[in-house]
Amino acid sequence: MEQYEQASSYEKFGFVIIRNVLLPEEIRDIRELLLEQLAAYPERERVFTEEVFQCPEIYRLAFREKVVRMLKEVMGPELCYYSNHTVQCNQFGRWHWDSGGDPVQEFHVRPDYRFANCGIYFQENTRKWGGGIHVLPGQHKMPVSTGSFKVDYFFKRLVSRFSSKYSFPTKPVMVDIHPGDMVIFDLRLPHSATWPDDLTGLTQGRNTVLHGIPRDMTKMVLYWFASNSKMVPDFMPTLERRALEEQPGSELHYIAWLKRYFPDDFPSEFAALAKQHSIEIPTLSQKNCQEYDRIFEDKKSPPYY
Ligand SMILES: O=C(O)CCC(=O)C(=O)O
Repeated sequence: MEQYEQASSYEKFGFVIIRNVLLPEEIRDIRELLLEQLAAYPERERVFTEEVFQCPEIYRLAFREKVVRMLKEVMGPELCYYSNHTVQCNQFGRWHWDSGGDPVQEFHVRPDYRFANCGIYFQENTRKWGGGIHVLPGQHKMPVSTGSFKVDYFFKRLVSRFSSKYSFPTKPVMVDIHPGDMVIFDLRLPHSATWPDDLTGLTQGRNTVLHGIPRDMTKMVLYWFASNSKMVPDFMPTLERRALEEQPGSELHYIAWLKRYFPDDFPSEFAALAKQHSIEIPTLSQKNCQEYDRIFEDKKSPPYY
């Protein structure tokens, strides 16, 4: 897996692994903290951003020197963090890529596209229980360059689907993740959860959650988005489109994200850490955030956790 541990592997394969962002004793403490939070809501499949922002032990991880250094190396010095820090718990999604649900635009195929999902894993990725991800190395790039980005993207969809199903032309790779490691992956990189080998005794709940995983094996990952600041003008409208599609009664994940105004709606320590590391936190104007706050209040209905 060493080939995936250098900054250059991000460009080449669409992802890079950073080893040992956390020490073993930190992993144990954070797992306990998260399990306690989750115990209050047995059906929950994630710890929401609002809750992560109340846990400095968790959001501080995004600002570890090792993390910021690698992210600046692969995204460029003009680093941005989006305010979607969440901890996913026992979520086991199928093959997709994180920008795959958005209508294709020219910026998705640009060679200087720099947008990533960042994950810190609190357990081993094993065949027995999963705990991490599988990826299709290199498939963040377009397989052809025809001069039409829509055609190029169409072929990307085709090749990715074929590879995830038939391991051809690209064989899926199970990412060798150990507790405390981080994976930074391009938003266009096809990936899937590593699924437990044997699903006996496990049942599927809402939002791709699997119930029945033993407590000790609970899969927990801190995820957030990062990009080069050049991507912000292209990405914010995408985010607004996703938000406006959210229906009353759903989690309102994107609306909750967009109503947050920087720095007022962030923990002061988070804002200070961003400043210290020269990381931009892009949010909408204060007026637009207030408008999303109003939309949130209109659309939310119990139970919103
Ligand atoms: O940890 C995982 O299973 C992958 C999560 C994922 O697919 C995502 O956040 O887009």
